[in-house]
Amino acid sequence: MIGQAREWLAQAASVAVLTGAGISAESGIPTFRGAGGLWKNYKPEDLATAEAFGRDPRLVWEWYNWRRELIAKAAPNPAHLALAQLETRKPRFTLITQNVDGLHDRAGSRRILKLHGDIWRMRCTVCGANWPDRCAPLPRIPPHCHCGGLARPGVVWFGEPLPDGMMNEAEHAAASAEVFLVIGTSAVVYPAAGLVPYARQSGAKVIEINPESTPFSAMVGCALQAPAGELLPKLL
Ligand code: BJW
Ligand code: ZN
Repeated sequence: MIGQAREWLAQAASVAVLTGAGISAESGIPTFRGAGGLWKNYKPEDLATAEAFGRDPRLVWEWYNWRRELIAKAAPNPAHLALAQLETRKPRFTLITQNVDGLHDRAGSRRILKLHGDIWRMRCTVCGANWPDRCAPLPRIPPHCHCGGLARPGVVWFGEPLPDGMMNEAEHAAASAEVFLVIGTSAVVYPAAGLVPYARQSGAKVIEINPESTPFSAMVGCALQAPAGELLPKLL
């Protein structure tokens, strides 16, 4: 299996990658779902919504503040580093991530489509201003904008649209990839998960790296059941 995947990757000039929370698990960041996938005993569906934020901005910010502290202490692992390396070797390469932790940036990846935004950015709920903020922990929660409006995390919650035009770019990359790598995602959150069958139907060879099986494991060309930080460096 791994030999086949290695050969596909070596021969491909165009590669697209979709990552999820599992790629950061070996950096010590808990996943949302699956074994050990609990964020302080909250389900993402309960806190990652505009309704939850409207009801109790302080609670939602406590969750994000806690995560920001955890992520600030973490470092990219061999899987993040291997993808940054792969980008330098392929003429056409697109990294699509559902993660908001910024570990791909810190590993040196250059072109990243962050489908679900960035935990290190803030957005004003009143004037729409959007700015970076790397304080962890935040000195005061909930944080506010210069205009006095309440600030929210610069991420995409359930029921919200993805950043303008980004899904189109991701679909284009998936459709034109010779190899599509799916790493560390439970593949249940849409529209991101839809990229997997889309890539496959467009003719890509799909390689999945995940210690557990997912709704797409049976239809991908190669499902490698192992932790990404161990397997990915061997694959490249
Ligand atoms: C390892 C490992 C190791 C462990 N190595 N692997 C179609 C059908 C049904 C529903 C919908 C649909 N289309 C849209 C929806 C609704 C909804 C949705 O998908 N709901 C489903 C839950 C049913 N989608 C949305 O609402 C999206 N928006 C939208 O569709 O808008 C439409 C619209 C248009 C116009 C106007 C208005 C609206 C938005 C989705 C936003 C998701 N947001 C979150 C929070 C982001 C911010 C934050 O981080 O706080 O994104 S939820 C959470 O889930 C987060 C993640 O990015 C996302 C995906 O999770 P991921 O990455 O897959 O992680 P896990 O934990 O689920 O899986 C980890 C995996 O790693 C596991 O499989 C492990 O086995 C594995 N693993 N260790 C490799 N070492
Ligand atoms: Zn403002």
